[in-house]
Amino acid sequence: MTKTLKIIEVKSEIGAGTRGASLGVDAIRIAALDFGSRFFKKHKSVEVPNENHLLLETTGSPYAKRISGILTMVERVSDEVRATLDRQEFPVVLAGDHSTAAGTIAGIKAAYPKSKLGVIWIDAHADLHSPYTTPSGNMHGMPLAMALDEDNMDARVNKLDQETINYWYQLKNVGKIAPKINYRDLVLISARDMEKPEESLLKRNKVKIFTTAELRKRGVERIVIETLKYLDHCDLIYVSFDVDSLDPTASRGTGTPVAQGLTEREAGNLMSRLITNQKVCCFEIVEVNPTLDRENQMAEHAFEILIKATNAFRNE
Ligand code: 6HN
Ligand code: MN
Ligand code: MN
Ligand code: MN
Repeated sequence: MTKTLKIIEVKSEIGAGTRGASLGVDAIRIAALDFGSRFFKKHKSVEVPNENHLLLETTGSPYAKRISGILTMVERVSDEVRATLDRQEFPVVLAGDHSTAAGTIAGIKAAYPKSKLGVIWIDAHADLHSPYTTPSGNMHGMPLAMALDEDNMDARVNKLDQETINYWYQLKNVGKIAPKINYRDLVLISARDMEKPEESLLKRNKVKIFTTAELRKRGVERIVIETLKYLDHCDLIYVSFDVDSLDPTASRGTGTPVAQGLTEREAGNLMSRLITNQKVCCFEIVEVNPTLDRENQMAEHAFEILIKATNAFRNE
């Protein structure tokens, strides 16, 4: 089956603590040019307007930085993803910081409110913090908590002001469906850098995690089969790929690199193999930051993974 892809560009970085992730989408486009690829000519794209001007302001809570802008971005991304799915096109989201993934999930749920949505989160992190538990206040560490309607009050360390509490409530309720996913609908791949409040959530809710070591030992194919089997009860699946899932040898150009990551080859095989599953309705690549990189390597890896994944559609 051939799918009509629609590239949704989200050049936002207000959820990250390090500057530069909003340039990631253009860095991926430059990688495509350098490879002589016609990918971006072949497929239609749309850019979601961003709120990066907020980086020059010092408003908001230290535990949920720029939360008003994050809410605006999540709503915009949700609307674009929903409209794309409504047109029967396949959204390929290329984004800066990972906070907007909450919008991607909201958009899929808006398009298919009755469907059970599974999420495959390929990331060094679990992105399960709430403003009550965050160690940094950077909201790219929170998109899964937004989708899960999770405050994690039991592990609370931060005291929030009323305005932040209101914004956080709105973020969890974008599209008026909360929670949008449950813990049983979630698989983490290569997660390896979590804080205590996240660890306790993962444990308490028995979240399925495949470590890098397990993937390497048993092979990508086995992990893919087990992931899809675990999500068998879901009607639709969304795959979110944070480039910090890759090993720092390949991921110098991202804000939060972590040792013991995937090789590009493992990641490419993983993505291309997952995406051939008919339930996969959207995929996303995030957190490329060319200002931290050398010779645009991170974007080149991301582009190669993108091409490998989208080519898999044709080889079905
Ligand atoms: N990411 N857990 C750390 C924090 O600050 O909340 C790191 C988050 C990284 C976010 O993967 O996009
Ligand atoms: Mn992430
Ligand atoms: Mn990450
Ligand atoms: Mn970290």
